Amino acid sequence: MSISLKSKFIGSILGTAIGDALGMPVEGWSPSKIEEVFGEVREMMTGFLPEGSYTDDTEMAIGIAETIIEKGRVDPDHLIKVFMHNYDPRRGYGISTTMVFRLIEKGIPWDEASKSIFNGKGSYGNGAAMRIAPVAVFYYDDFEELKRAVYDASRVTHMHPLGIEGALIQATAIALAVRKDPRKRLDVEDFVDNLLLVCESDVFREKVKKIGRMLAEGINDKYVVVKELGNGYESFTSVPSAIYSFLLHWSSFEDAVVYAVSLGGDADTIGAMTGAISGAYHGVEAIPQRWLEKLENYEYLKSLGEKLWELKTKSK
Ligand code: AR6
Ligand code: MG
Repeated sequence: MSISLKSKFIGSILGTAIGDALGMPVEGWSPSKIEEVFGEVREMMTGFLPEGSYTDDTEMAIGIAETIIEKGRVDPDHLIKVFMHNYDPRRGYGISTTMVFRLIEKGIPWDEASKSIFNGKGSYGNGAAMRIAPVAVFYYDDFEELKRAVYDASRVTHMHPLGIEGALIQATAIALAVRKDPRKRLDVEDFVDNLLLVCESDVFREKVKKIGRMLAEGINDKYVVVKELGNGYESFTSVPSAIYSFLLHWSSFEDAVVYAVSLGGDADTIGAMTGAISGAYHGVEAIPQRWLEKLENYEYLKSLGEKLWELKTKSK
C-alpha cells in the first residue's frame, strides 16, 4: 500500500513543528558549538522555550492552516488578522514581522505596512518560507494555484521578491515531495531540475544549481554546506540549506532533520523547512514517535493536517 495523501498532509504540518522544536534550543549557535556541546541534536531539549515547544515558524503555519480551513483559500485580509490574533512574542518572531504587526495596530493597511519595511523594499527574511507547508500541501497538484496562494500567504509580512521567491521554492519542494512515492528511489537530480523551473532570480538560480552540483559530488560536510548555502535568517541563506538537508537524507526523516539542525544558525527554521519537505515525502509514520510524544499541541497540529486533507479531497 502506498503512503496515503492524508498521511503526507499531516506529515508536512507535524514535520514543520518537529523540526522547529528540535532546532529551537540551538537557534543562533554555530555548527561547531553544537558539535562540541551535544555532538548532534537527536532528542528534544529545553531552550528559550520548554522541551518540545515550537516557535513562530509553527505558530504562523498554524495561522495559514486556520485561514485555509475557514476560508477555503488563502485570504490575505483574513490571514493577517489570524497571524496577529495568534501572535505570542515569546516564540521569537523576526524583527520586521513584529514591526509590521505594530504598524497595522496603528491603523496602517497591511500592504503598506509590509512594504514599508527595510526602506520600502520589504523583508526577504525566511519568515514567508518557514510557514508555507499548509499552502504547499493544499495546492500540491496545481502549480499556478500554488504560486498565487504562496504570494498571498507571503506578502502580508514579506513584500520583498526574494522573500516570496524563497517561499515559492520551499513550497514547490514540499509539493513535489507530496507527489513522490517514498517506496521508490528519489531522483534527486530531477527534483533539483524541477526546482530550477520556478527560480526567478539569479540569487536563487545559482543556489539551486549549486545544490545539484554539491549533491553530485556527495558533499555532506556541514561546514561546507553552511559556507556554500548558508544558515542565516534570509530566505536565500536558509531555504537552499533546508532543501539540501532533505535531498542528502531523502530516505530518512530523522536523519534529514537532525542534519538540518546541525547546520546551526537559524536552526529551528532550517529544521522546520526540512521537516516540512521530508514529512510530505514520507508521511507522518516516518516521524519518530519519541519526538511526537514531546511535541507541544500535537493533537491540534495533527487535526489541522487532517482538516486540510478533508477539505482538499472534498473539493475534488
Ligand atoms: N534588507 C536587508 N536585510 C534584510 C531584508 C532587507 N530587505 N529583509 C530581511 N533582512 P525578518 P522573519 C534580514 O526580520 O523573516 C525568526 O527567528 C534582516 O537581518 O523579516 O519573519 C524566525 O523564526 C532581518 O533581521 O524576520 C525566522 O527564523 C532578517 O533578514 C527568522 O527570524 C530576518 O527578517 C526570520 O523571520
Ligand atoms: Mg523561529
